[in-house]
Amino acid sequence: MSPKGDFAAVRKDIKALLNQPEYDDGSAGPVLVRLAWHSSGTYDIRTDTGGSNGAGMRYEIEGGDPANAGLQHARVLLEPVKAAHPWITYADLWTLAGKVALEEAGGPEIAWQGGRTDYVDDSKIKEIRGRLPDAAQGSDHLRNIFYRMGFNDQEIVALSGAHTLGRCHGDRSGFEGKWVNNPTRFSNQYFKLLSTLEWEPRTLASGVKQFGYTDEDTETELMMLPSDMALLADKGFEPWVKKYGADKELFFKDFAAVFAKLMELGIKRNERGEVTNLDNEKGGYIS
Ligand code: ZEM
Repeated sequence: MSPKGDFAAVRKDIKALLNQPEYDDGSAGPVLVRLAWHSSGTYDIRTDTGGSNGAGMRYEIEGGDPANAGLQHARVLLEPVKAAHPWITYADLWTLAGKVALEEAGGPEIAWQGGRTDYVDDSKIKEIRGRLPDAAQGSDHLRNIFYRMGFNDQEIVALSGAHTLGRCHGDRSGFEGKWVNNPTRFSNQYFKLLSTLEWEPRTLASGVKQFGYTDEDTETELMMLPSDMALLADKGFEPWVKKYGADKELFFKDFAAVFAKLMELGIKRNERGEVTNLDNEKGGYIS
């Protein structure tokens, strides 16, 4: 067992489990990034509720949101890390895992601070379902969801670049396939492909509608969600798609900033960096 606060030791153990030859494209990284994002992306700036603090996804009320389907794989994967470092909260572990996964995939260094706490029960989690984006929808929906978290148009596009990593699973979201050819390597490839390929509407056997492109060179079928295509069709979003496709450095810089902001949504800290909106005595989260 590592001493309390030894995040470097936790990081090391997270790194060690990223390589999963039998899982998806050989890495657990993408699903860990998605766990970090969904744990944080419930934040509502008006009511100051939701966000990564509390780790509410352990409870059915949040974990059972259909948007979170499949994330139990990520949570189960992290259990041995939690067991080896019992002092770390789930809220810190899930966000730290996302940061480590992004960095190990070749992404930019992401600022991260610990100190989150976990809910002791689900009594403080209310009306949390339905806060995450719906991939079948367009730009009005994306703005409603991400403005609610406190993000602007540029930040929405930068965050969407995470779809360079991983894939869609029919049994989780209903959508199928990967966005880029190398989905375990972080890059600005998502933006390049989104803006340069001829995406065609595809209807899956299940009736789910997405967009597809058959890459003749690699004989690979790539995909885009309707919500990804919405970025191209929108005057506020499209310039950022182009900029990030043309400038990897700019994308990495902006992505690092916005992902760090995402992980911190709803978290209040004092000048020493300690989280102040929690009650250590009760182990509960005070909003
Ligand atoms: Zn995603 N995302 N996402 N996303 N996402 C999926 C997969 C992944 C949307 C969405 O509906 C979906 C962000 C934003 C948005 C990742 C990271 C981030 C999937 C496929 C869907 C349907 C799930 C499945 O079937 O397994 C929508 C509508 C978004 C609005 C813009 C943001 C922001 C992210 C992080 C910063 C990642 C890494 C994956 C791949 C997961 C995996 O298991 O491979």
